[in-house]
Amino acid sequence: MAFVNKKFSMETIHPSLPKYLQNFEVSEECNDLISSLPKDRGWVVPIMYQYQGFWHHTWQLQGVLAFQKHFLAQDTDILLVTAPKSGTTWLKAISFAIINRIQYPIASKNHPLLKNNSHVVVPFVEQLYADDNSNPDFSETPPRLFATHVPYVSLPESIHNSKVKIVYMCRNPKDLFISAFHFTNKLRPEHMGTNSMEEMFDLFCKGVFLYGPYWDHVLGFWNESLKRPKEVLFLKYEEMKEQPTTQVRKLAEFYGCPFTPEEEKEGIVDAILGLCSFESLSNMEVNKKGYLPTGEMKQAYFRKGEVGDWKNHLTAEMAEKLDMITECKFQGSGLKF
Ligand code: PAP
Repeated sequence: MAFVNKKFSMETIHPSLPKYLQNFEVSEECNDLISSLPKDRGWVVPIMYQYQGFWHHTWQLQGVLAFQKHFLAQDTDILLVTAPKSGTTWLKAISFAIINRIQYPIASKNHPLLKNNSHVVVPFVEQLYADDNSNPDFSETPPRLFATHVPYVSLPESIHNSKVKIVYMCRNPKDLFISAFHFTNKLRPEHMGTNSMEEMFDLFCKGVFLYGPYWDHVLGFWNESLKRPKEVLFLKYEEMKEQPTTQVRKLAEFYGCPFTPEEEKEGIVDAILGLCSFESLSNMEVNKKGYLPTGEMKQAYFRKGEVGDWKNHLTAEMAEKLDMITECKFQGSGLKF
């Protein structure tokens, strides 16, 4: 069975602030470190810090440090990685459904995805560390299924040195930026006011984004997928939208559990895609109301789920600027949108 953290099986039902906006005790190590780190303004919290080239707010950084220090990878682990707003909720649901389909048949009325948000079923491992004083309980039967937004360079050594299977999903930066802009404004408490698009656009372009710079995040995993294709699978949100059946089969093969001819005949691929579609997940009672254990409202993870929504929000100049940065950053890498 895949990994489900016990602590996360109890969902928060009362409105609360995201964990990183609450008062929490900062570890001594984190406190000492941030005093020496470059800082800039955050998207939800007032300040973010740049650690190993990437931007984090304090709660997140505390989780990254503990993750780096304590996590012991197993070769059978599966790690889903994304830059925020790249389709994480979708990838988590699809992967969980594929890997656990024997224990939890897709059509089962008791399927965990009908009762829990994807982020509860497949938690972000650095959030477990941030929340659990560096000692979460990982004693689950393999394969353990985790997710993270942590950039490649900052992953724990034990992951770099193992055969952990990594699936990275990236998304076009224009749609990702729009998604992040709306999401973070929803998370900001009223007294903090909303961010303006222009201000966030400038921050995003200079790389100041949660777990950003976006381009460096993507390139870290892209380059690794070229070096180690058996261990790192690189996917695009747009391709998942365009050819979902091909991508789901690819995932099942990569996880070492390809669909049998019988399963194919019974329509398993369409069943998984149906269960995990935007329409299905966003209309489930469990996702329509309430808050994640980390304090974010679940509804905020479902907005439009489309490709190309940036056209409704970005000016021509903004789009051109993002295209230019992307072209420049990805030049020579072989990666294109
Ligand atoms: P995270 O990285 O913060 O966990 P993530 O799930 O990547 O969040 O971002 C949510 C985006 O995925 C939203 O995109 P939008 O703002 O452009 O609409 C959300 O609508 C989209 N999304 C969520 N679930 C699905 C799904 N099942 N299929 C396709 N897109 C989805």
